[in-house]
Amino acid sequence: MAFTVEDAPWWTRATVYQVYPRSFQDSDGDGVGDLRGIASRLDHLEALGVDVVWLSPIYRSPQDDNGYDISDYQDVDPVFGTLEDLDELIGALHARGMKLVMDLVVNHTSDEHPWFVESRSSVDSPKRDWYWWRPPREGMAPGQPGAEPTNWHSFFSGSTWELDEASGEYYLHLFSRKQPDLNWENPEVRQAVYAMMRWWLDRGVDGFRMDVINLISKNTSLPDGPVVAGVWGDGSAHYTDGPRVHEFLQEMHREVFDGREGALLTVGETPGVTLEEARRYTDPARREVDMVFQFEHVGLDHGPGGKFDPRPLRLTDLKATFGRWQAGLADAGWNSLYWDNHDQPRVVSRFGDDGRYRRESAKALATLLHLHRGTPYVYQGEELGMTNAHFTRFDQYRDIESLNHVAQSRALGTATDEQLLAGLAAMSRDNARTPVQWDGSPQAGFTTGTPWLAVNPNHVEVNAAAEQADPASVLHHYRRLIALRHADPVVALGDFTMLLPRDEQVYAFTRTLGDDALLVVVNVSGEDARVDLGDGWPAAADGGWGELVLGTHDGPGEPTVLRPWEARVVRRRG
Ligand code: ISL
Repeated sequence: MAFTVEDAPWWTRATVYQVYPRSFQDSDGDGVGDLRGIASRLDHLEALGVDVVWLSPIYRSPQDDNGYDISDYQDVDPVFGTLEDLDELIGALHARGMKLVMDLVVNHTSDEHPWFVESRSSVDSPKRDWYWWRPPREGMAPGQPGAEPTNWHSFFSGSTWELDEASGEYYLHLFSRKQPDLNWENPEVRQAVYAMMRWWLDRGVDGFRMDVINLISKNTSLPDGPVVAGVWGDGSAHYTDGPRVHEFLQEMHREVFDGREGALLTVGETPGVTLEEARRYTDPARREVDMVFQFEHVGLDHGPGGKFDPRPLRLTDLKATFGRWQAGLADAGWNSLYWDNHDQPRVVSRFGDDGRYRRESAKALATLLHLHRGTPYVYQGEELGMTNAHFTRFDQYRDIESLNHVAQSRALGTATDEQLLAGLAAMSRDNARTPVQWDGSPQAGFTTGTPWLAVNPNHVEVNAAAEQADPASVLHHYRRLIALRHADPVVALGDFTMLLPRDEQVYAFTRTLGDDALLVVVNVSGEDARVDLGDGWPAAADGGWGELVLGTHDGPGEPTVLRPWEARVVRRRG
């Protein structure tokens, strides 16, 4: 059943803001952002109007994957501060009417987590079965090339199996070798996770963003996958949306969320999820999670060589993807809407124009996304129109995925250094991780020390202080979009209809609720666009589309001609 204005959950009207703590605001001059830094920037978030802050991991961690490798789920890493700092931040957010959602990383732990240290200590350890330990392939010796229990390729290059010399067995890690996968088949593991989650909810957090939650259930017979990179195979069919994943999430809901779900937000990160599976995860009647992050639209520019071999986006592909997800989750389930996060390049550089039309294209893409049906997520700096890093040397990168990709490509001889640098410049996760640009001062107001990742030199023009002072800025446009969702039920709940599905320049759709209708038209190009919507939205007697609710450009412009990267939201009643 689709939500109605009367029974829709609060998060249908909400906008979530993602903070990547390492790069948000440093308070102590060590070059790494921290909790007190976040607390000092709440005016910015409140003025933006966001309802929820999602905090990327701040738990104790060796920081092999910037905190997505956790060694203590119930403490804060000293680089980010203390538990008291976190309590203060939660209190300060609540005082301003904002919620805090924590990142929940429970597909894997750090190899330095006491659970794994114990598990590794002996084949007879009571925690041996908390992780995926396997002997070498039948008839092969430990460490012999090809002796890994499966041929699976890790998300971060190389095998998903690491040999433990002491026992002669391998453990599974879908991500880095310092991120061993937990064995969710073991009920003790699940209960330990649920207890930890309850502890956080009791402490005042308002929900969880669940890291790679659709990878927690593996096919226990661990079959090989088709070969994709050198000797490595794609094992994803054997761990994506696996056999028991819905059972596990329903159990988690019963054990952790029952009775308190009304106030919470739960969102699953689900790489490779299909629409059919997403409906299962998010249908409220099934009591799993509120919404998931799907990955189709951020895969449309991946080329034949994968993510680091990008090709231009075709607008018609984007329409087909978003249109399908809008329709597929119209009567059950719910979409989350995002362009950017800490794993994706900056949208203005990726699908917009970060040169001449930076400001216009950032606003146009934001309008396009935020007017869809679903809960929008804004990643720090996106509201400023921050761009990719435009690094030109390997030594500027820090991200483990990028660095491992370079090492593997060089070893296999699959790309030249020039190609590798071009791939990283377009797609590296570090593009999203440069420090937030608060002002035009030397380190952009992020730190008084040396930032862990270089500040983008364009902070001299692109920064929060300058945009705050300019009503036509990207920042002010994001404020208007968020306010519109709060005020206008048709934005949150209206039916979605795609127009012009075969047009490569203009993205257009309608939203309707009762006798209220919005038209959204976006020129996704640097040239003028003359738009004829035909029967989809016939022009009115004055030749125009209706009353302008929100636009990206000053002045009315011509009635049905959009200027480069212009977006308009117009209303018609009755
Ligand atoms: O960014 C990616 C590489 O292209 C994705 O495959 C990403 O690794 C995947 O979406 C899972 O991401 C999440 O889990 C990872 C962590 O590195 C990411 O930062 C996190 O968002 C492992 O915990």
